[in-house]
Amino acid sequence: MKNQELAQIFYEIAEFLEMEGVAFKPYAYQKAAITLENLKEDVEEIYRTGGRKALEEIPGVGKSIAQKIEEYLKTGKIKYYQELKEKTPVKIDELTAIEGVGPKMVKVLYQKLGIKNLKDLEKAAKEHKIAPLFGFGEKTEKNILQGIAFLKRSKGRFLLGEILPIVKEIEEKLKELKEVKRVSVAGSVRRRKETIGDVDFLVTTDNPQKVMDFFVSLPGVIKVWGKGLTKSSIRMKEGFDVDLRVVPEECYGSALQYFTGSKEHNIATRKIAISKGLKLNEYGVFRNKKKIAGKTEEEVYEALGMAWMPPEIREDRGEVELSLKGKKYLPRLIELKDIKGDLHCHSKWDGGANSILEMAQAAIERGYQYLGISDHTKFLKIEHGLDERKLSLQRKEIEKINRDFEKSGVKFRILQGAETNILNDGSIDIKDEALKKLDYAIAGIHSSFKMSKEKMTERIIRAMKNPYIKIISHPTGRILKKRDEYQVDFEKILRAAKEFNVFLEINSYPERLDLNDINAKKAVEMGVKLVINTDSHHKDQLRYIEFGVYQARRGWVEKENVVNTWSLQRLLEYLKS
Ligand code: DGT
Ligand code: CA
Ligand code: CA
Repeated sequence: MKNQELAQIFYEIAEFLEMEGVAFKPYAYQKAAITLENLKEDVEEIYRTGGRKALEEIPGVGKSIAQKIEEYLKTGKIKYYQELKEKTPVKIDELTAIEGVGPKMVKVLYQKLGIKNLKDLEKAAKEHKIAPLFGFGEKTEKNILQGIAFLKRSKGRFLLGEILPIVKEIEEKLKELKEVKRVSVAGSVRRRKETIGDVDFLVTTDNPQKVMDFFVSLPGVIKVWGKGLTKSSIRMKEGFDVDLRVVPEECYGSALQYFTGSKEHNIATRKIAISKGLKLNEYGVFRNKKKIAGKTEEEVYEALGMAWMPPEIREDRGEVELSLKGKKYLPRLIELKDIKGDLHCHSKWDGGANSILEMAQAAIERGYQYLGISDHTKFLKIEHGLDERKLSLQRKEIEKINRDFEKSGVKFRILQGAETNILNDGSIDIKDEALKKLDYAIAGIHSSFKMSKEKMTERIIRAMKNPYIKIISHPTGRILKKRDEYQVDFEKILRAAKEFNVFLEINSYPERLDLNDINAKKAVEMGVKLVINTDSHHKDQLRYIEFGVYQARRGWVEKENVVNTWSLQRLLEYLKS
């Protein structure tokens, strides 16, 4: 599928255009990129069956972008993109991957210092050539070096959100092969960890030769690290590696258990085996030399006196002990189907891609009962933040749509929220009188991330004390591969959330997934209510909810802990109380 390649190119075009200071156009390319990234249908297939006209019918794809998609599908190139790259020959995606480095900065760095890539940038920063540049200074230079260091630390790991769609495609292809009997992904992907080192697949087959031949010649393979009858390893063009192991049918369960991990969970389960006079490895469970289990994962755990548990919690964080006591002691993890609405979405009002109505329709298609529109507020000028007056105009639009829904018998309700900003002193950038008129308000930190732990904790707690603030969005502020969490006393935040009845968000955006698994688990243990939101800026991003739910499951979160599994009525009553 060429969808992701095209999305990547359009993201880059948007950045090049932003660098040039072009108005509106970057936004159009970004929108097309998001659409392609989320599109279920294969863009090549759309083109094959409907030509350029069908491409133009993809939402967010206009005439000029459709033309470029066609050009790429026909020639493998886009001239316009090549020209932009020739004009400013910089690795724009590599440079803007650093926190705080935007397209405009890239342009200055190229013009003044000839910086083209990460290596050039690091060298210039270390030689203190950046600080003297107009508009840069010591602090920016230091931030750039920190950003590079952070990127290096997370290098070699990929976001689950980037990898999972490709993994599912590979799995489908393997399933279609008639020589393949069973296939499952294992490792960190099966555990739905937020970042992935490499992908591990297991299959059973009577014809390993055929399966391996097929595997190493999958579309998108750029390197074959090794090819054998029991294990092969490939690199995909997106940069990550995939291992495929062929295992005997009678060992499938124990192999799956072993290669799902985590390593820590495996070590703990092996200890249990030893304590019972058994041996556990990827070939099965053995008493003396006799194999007593191995065909299914369930029987492997059963032989150890343990209840089977979902892969997401296999991290040796207490699950082993509980599963020894019995199934009913294990958490009953939340599922995707439990989600009844999304309380953090953006609309055109603050520069999001879709109108409120379009967002609502997408939510209805997902089977939701409600959708909270929570646009940015005025402190965030670049995000077209709404002021009190605009919030009240927006309220009118929302009320009208809700009335129309009611008239036509659509059981669905749009709620009005707002993602307000927590200012440095913990106050909110919207007056209480205006907050009061909303269905609920969210508060988040979007500026001054580098405060002392004490100050930052106080800042957030003060915001939580505001009676209209019901949700803290992305509570730790971390961005995977880009930015560490800010310094906070998380225990104190949890206590305050409980005291003031504020929901902490699990933000489903693949690079946020904030709260993370460990913090979500602490929140549940403290009895703090959570909300799983997508923070969608485009209607297609509502599907990210899947990733928020995985993160919640990794944090032992149950349905009851999450307020957007509640019915509309129950939620509204709770918000009012
Ligand atoms: P990743 O790839 O870094 O995201 O994480 P995993 O968990 O997929 O790790 P990987 O690919 O190195 O190995 C897959 C599984 O195989 C792992 O989750 C557990 C098992 N495994 C690997 N190495 C060891 C080991 O040294 N001891 C034990 N007990 N299990 C291991
Ligand atoms: Ca792995
Ligand atoms: Ca591996």
